[in-house]
Amino acid sequence: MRTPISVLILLLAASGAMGQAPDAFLIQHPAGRASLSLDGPWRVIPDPFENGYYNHRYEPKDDGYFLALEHTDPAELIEYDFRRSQLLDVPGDWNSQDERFFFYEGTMWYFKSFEFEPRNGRSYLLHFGGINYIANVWLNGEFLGRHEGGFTPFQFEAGSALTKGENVIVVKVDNRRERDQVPTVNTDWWNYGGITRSVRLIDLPRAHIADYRFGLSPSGGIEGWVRVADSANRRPVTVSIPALSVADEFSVDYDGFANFSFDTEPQRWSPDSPFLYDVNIAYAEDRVDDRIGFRSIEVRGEDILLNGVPVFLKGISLHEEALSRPGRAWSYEDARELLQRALDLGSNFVRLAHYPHNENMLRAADEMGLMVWAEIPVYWTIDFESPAVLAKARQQLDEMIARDANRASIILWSMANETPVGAARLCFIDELASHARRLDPARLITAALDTQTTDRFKRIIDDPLASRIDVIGINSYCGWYSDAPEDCARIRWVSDYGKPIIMSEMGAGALQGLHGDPAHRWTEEYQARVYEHNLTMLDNITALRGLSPWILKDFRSPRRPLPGIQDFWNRKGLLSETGERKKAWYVLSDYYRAKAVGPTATTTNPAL
Ligand code: GCB
Repeated sequence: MRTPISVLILLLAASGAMGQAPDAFLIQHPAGRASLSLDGPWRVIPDPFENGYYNHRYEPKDDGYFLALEHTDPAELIEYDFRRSQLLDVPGDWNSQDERFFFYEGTMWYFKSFEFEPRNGRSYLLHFGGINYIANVWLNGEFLGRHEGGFTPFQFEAGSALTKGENVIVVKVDNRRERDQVPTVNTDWWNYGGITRSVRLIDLPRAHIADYRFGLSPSGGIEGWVRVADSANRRPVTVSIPALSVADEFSVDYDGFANFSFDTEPQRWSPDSPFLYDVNIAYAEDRVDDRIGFRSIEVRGEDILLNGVPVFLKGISLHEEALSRPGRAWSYEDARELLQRALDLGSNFVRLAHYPHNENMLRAADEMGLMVWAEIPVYWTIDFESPAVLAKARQQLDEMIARDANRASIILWSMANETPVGAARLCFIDELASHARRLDPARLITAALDTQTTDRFKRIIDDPLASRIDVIGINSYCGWYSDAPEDCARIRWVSDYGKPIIMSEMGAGALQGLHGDPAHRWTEEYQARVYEHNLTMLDNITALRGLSPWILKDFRSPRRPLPGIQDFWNRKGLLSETGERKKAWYVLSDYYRAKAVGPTATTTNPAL
């Protein structure tokens, strides 16, 4: 077995205001590297009893499906044949590609063969954008490694297992839910299984740029670090930003890091002006080009300051589900389509719930000028007592930050959603927050809380976690899970934390096209009424600095079986699953158009 390089490398170097390098040794900007795409049709074998892995004594086999044997001798007994098995698209979840797999949770074997000619002196990384939930990977029968966590990338050194001619990859994907996972067994979203994001064989010079981080320096210039792999010759790294006319060479230390800084004044990224700079990094024979924006984000009292100016976050939550077809979103086009709807609503902010979305979403948000709340699936009843579960959550956080820390759009890292108050939970989330702060001191930490003391028309935010985070998210379904809609407007929120608050969820269900009495559940009128009264309630929360109602579009959920209404869709979307607007869409978009943002000043404030 190879070293699972995504998890083993420990902190190598610290880099001041830019934060430490993540534990995950992930290649930065995989789509920007020379690579062979392994997207497209893959052969699959569903294996609910894991017969391809265990024998009848439930011991691992040494001749499991991962050998991908060919049928050459008719006398031989082989009870599977990848080469004649069904095809599924990668990227893609299996649930939405074949109705037999709609509810399937278990093992699916994936197989792909490809022609290749490895060259001497090169480094080959087999890179997966995301597989839900556990992946075991073999290349030409050799075990490359295992990865756990459904929404973050991982990679393996593939060089010595590659051969000239036909190569075969086999991946055992398992999306069974277990108590010791992150997320755990109980969620309100579909447990889409499969290789849901792109697969690439990345082809790099042996001495190459592995990772880098760019950001604003405390004085408003640009600083960061570059991490190189195979730094034995310790040549310098060149960093240039042509539009700012800055370029320089920086020396690499013994750990493979080059710290850099430029005394310059970049134009700030903001929703009004989502300006991205072309940046180029070169090391020996390797070169990477990226597009990066620069902005500051901080909290002052109850305000959130974007580039030094108070901002109000007009947001919407979304799951990673495509608009134009069923199933998981993964492509750049999917991302643009979803985020365009957020812009159409009048948003400047999105909450990408409840797990790290694919990288295209963040790159599209950078380009389209949407501020982002990004989160890990520490959701509901995680096993907070377990150090192993904490390690899994921390790994996902680490991989998310490793992948996305260069995206100007992300202003908030969220640690958890609606987790129950308790000592173990506080320690668990505290540890995650400290890790995030170590890696990325320049962003804000949040969590969505649902703990309030209730006193008829008073809601007191009362959760020790609130004192550990920078921005308090509150989820509250007034008018849906509690109270009559009209009563919401009478509710007063109390917070003694002196911090900004985001209403990170609120909403109600409606079947698009179902009209009727506003007192009747599931009508568009009921949902619109809930929004109207909640928005009045929000106007009375003095520390409110944003909202991300639940949710942009209807999404698949196994918890929602009501026939004729839900049919396994959570109906709280402002849009139907196909993108048709409901009445509540207009209530929120009118509110957003009338609401002052504050940060429009980012482009006009002479101080910037
Ligand atoms: C919540 C959860 C979200 C659910 C939503 C609902 O509080 O955070 O994941 O989907 O409520 O629809 O009940």
